[in-house]
This record gives sequence, structure tokens and C-alpha cells, in this order.
Amino acid sequence: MSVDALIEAAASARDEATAAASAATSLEELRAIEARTTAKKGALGVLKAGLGKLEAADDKRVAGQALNEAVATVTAAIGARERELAGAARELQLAAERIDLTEIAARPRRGHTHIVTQAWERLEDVFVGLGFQVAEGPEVESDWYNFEALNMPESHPARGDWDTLFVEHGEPGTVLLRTHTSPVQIRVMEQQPPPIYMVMPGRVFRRDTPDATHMPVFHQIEGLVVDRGITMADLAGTIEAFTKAFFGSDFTSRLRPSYFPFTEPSAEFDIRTPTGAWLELGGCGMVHPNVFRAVGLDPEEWSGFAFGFGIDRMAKERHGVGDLREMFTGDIRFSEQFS
Ligand code: 2NL
Repeated sequence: MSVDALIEAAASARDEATAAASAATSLEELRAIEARTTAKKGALGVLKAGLGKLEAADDKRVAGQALNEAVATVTAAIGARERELAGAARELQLAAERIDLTEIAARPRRGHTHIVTQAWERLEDVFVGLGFQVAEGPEVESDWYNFEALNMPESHPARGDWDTLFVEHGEPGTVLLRTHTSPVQIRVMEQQPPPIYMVMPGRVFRRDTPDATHMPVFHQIEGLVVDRGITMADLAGTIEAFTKAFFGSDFTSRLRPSYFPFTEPSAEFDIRTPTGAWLELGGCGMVHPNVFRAVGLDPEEWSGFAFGFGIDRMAKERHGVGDLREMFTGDIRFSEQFS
């Protein structure tokens, strides 16, 4: 091959390869152009191998320069196109993975507590405002804390009123799910000397078939005051102050005679709504001397009152829920109505 023909072939291979490189749409195409042009067995590689056949040193130099220039041009064109393709691929990936954060900020989905929790926390707030402290205790209890210390010895007929759920642990009938939060009050009286001004909210358990007004698992708040010279007038005044603070100043309260084994005298308390209707809320009374004796307090020195009512029913009434069971299905469409 003459030197001119060789230079001509190099230029033509170069032009074909640079045009193909700038039109390429994939890395595979670029690798194929390399293979057929700049590689050892490609067009320019083969021409380079033919350099040795040229006789004149000048011809070798001129043709060698032309070949080197052609390889450099093609290599640069392939490199440039490769960077373009990589950039485009990255653009595509970014577009595909794009998240519009403003869309999320525009529709905040904030949850809220269950209506029983809302009532529980409001009750705590009101009692703390009246000067009470809050105490909690275990849900699995012994016979002593749930019954015995509350003036209900083993033979006491009132024990049957509590539909107790027993736990298979230890001696049969000695370990149970607490049927009220009163055991917490016993624990508090055992652990700290009076004066005591405390409320005990918590989950309690009874062997009941669920219906519109009963659940086997429900929530209660009980209050206990122990001090010197506490009378039934303090109980009535506290119930009245609570009623106005919790329901509003246009509500009032009343006590009606009742019976509980752990209080004497005992009463039910009702609240009167602004429309004049009376609603039963809970029970209360003066702490029975036997309860003081059970925790080692002298009933001649100390006196006190206690009260208790159901939290679930308060939430049910407040939100006009027709059936207690609705509150515990866990159905988000129910819960979300009460933010
Ligand atoms: C109700 C009535 C009541 C008590 C709870 C109590 C606790 C101790 C001593 C005396 Cl340690 N009494 N608690 C007293 C009267 C009534 O609850 O209807 N609860 C839902």
C-alpha cells in the first residue's frame, strides 16, 4: 500500500468511527466501534501493522503521525460520547427516584390517642389540678390485695360479685387479674404514711360477656384520701369540685346511699347535666376501719374517703358512642373520628 493510500484509509476509518461514536446510543455500541477501529485487529490497528512495509523513513514517519492522530481523534470521540451517555443515564435515574417532599408536607397525617386514653389523661389532669398525685400498680394481683385487705375475707359473699378471672399460678385461687384498682391504694397505704391524696387509674378485668355496656377488660380511676379529721363533707365537696372541673360549672353532683364492703358509709354518686338529667357515675364512701387495720393504720387516728368510676363509660357518653364494643375493635375508621 502506498503512503498516500495508507493516510487516506486512516482518515476514512477515523471519520467513519467519529461519526458512529457521536451517533452511538449505548456503551455496547462504543465498545464495538473501538473493536473495529482502534483495537489491534481494527482498521487503524491493521494499518499500523502495515507501516513496516513502507520503505522510506519519511513515509513511515508521516504515515505513523497520521495513524496516531486518527487513533487519538477516535479515542477522544468515544470518550466524549461515553460521558454524555453516562450523564443521560444518571438524569433518567434521578427522575425515576424523585420524591416530592412538598406533597407530603401538604397533607400531614398525624395520629391521636384513643378516646379512653384521652379521658384517662383528662381525668388525671383534673385531679392533679385538685391537688392529687397519680399512682399505678400491677394488673396481676394476689387475693390479699384484691379482696382480703379490702374487708372481703374468704367467706365474704361480696367476693362473688366481682366475676374474678384467676391466673393459673401458685395455689389455685390465689393469683388473679385485678377486678378494680383498689389494690393500688392498699399498696400505697402500705408504702407511705398519710396524708395521702391520690388517684389510681388503670386497666381492670372481670369475667363478663361483652355487650353494649360491659367489657371483660375496662378502665377505672379510683381516688383515696387519708388524713386526720376527714369527714363525709370532704368527700361530697371533692366530688362536687371534680364534677364542675371536669364537666363544667353548670353541672352538679349528689350522693345516694349504697353498699361497698370497703367503705362505711357507702354511696353512689350521680351528676346532674345542664338539662336536668341525672347520670350515674360511680361509687364512693368513707374508708372502712378494717381496711385501715389491714394496712396497719389506726382507724382512731386516721380517717379517709375513697371513690371510683369507670373511664370507658365516660368516654362513651362524651362522644355519643352507642356500644362499648365499638371502642375496642381497633377499626381505624372508628378511632379516627375523635381527634
Ligand atoms: C365503683 C365504686 C369504689 C372504692 C371504690 C376504695 C378503696 C380503698 C378503700 C375504700 Cl383502698 N374504698 N375504693 C370505694 C368506693 C367505691 O368504686 O363503682 N367503681 C367503678
